[in-house]
Amino acid sequence: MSETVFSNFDTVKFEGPTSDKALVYQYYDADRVVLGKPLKEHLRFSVAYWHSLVMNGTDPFGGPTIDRPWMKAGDPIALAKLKADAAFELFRVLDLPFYCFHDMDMAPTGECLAENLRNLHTMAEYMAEKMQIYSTQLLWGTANLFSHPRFMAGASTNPDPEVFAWSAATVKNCMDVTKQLGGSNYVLWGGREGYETLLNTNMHQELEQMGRFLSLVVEYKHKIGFDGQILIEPKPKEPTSHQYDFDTATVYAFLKRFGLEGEVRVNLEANHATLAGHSFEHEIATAGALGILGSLDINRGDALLGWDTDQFPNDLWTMTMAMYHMIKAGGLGKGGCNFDAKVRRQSFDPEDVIHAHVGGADLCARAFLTAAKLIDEGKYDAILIERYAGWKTGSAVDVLAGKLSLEKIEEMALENKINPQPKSGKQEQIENLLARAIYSEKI
Ligand code: XUL
Ligand code: CO
Repeated sequence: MSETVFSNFDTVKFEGPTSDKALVYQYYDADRVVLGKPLKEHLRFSVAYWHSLVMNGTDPFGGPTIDRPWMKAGDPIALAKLKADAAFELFRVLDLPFYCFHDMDMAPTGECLAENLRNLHTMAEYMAEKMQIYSTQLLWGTANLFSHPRFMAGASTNPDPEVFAWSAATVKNCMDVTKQLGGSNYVLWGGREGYETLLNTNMHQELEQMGRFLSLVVEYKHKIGFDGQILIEPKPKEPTSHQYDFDTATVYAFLKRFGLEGEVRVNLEANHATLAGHSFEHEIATAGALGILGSLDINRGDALLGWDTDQFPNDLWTMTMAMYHMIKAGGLGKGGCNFDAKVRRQSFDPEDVIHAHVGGADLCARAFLTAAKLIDEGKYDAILIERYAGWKTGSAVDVLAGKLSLEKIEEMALENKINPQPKSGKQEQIENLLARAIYSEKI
């Protein structure tokens, strides 16, 4: 193994909130038991290969600013191995349990489909060797079906069936590799599954293609005995002007349409939620209510820019609400919290990416601990229980159980001379209660 840009950093340790060292965890105490299991098992943090090892600071107005030794000219497989060496050293430094990749992040692009797949399997073997030496596991794998020009009009939704076939072959192999590496999930983010203009788009045709593709993926998952989850990652737009997997509610309707709601869940990303005009917790609560919460991509946008900036999270209130709804939805199960976040263009020192993850993990851990404490103490939940208490008694129970018709409800309403009175929604009281918990010194 070669010396890497991360080799000289010590592994980041938990030292608690009183430590004044920068590269230590103050709140992410991986083994601390909360709500019946260690923090690391609730949060299942993951490092994103694409942002931390591939992204090189390029933006629409300028070229690379981050020096990536594996992006120089040379033998593509040797360079990909150099990148993997650095990746696993970064995982060691951060001491977070998982990583995620796209095929293209870890394996070089070939001249044709066959070479692409060969490279993927060669690199999967190398990743498997690394995983024998290091303790990092695979949270999920995915295929990049959006960067190459062949995908400019979509992957499974492309008007050209050959692009569908290329995508199908790629996803099949990516699923094989994800299974081989013990991945807990397989993710589909349809970056170009949508349209730039409806003027040249047959939406019905494209949705049928996308439904067929997903059905094939689910069928293949069962065929190979992959016991991970299949996840769709909603995003409303960017790079398309409209993406079909707009948000959780839209994805659910699509899953219902193709009878896949019991097979596929969602991987929710904070910055995608805000692009859709939602909060992150709205998306988590929606997935919880529909029973399809799978995993989380942790990041944040910039309200002043309004696009998918994929920054590391830093807002404790927002993250606490996200964690609260995640716990209420039953937790993440096989999912995890993947840092789909990148350092800024000027942050080109290897140390910057370490600071970024330390801050992100600490913020999420603190938010989780606060949310767990809120639930444990029960004051907040009591307000909600009291608000809906009427539905637990008398004829309201029969209404929800579908035992009463519209006419019967009318008859009873008249007979009982009902006269409902407005009740306070207690918003400010709740906000104060949450503020005290979130900004409390004691966690
Ligand atoms: C793009 C995005 C992707 C997916 C995986 O906005 O979030 O990185 O998470 O393809
Ligand atoms: Co993402």
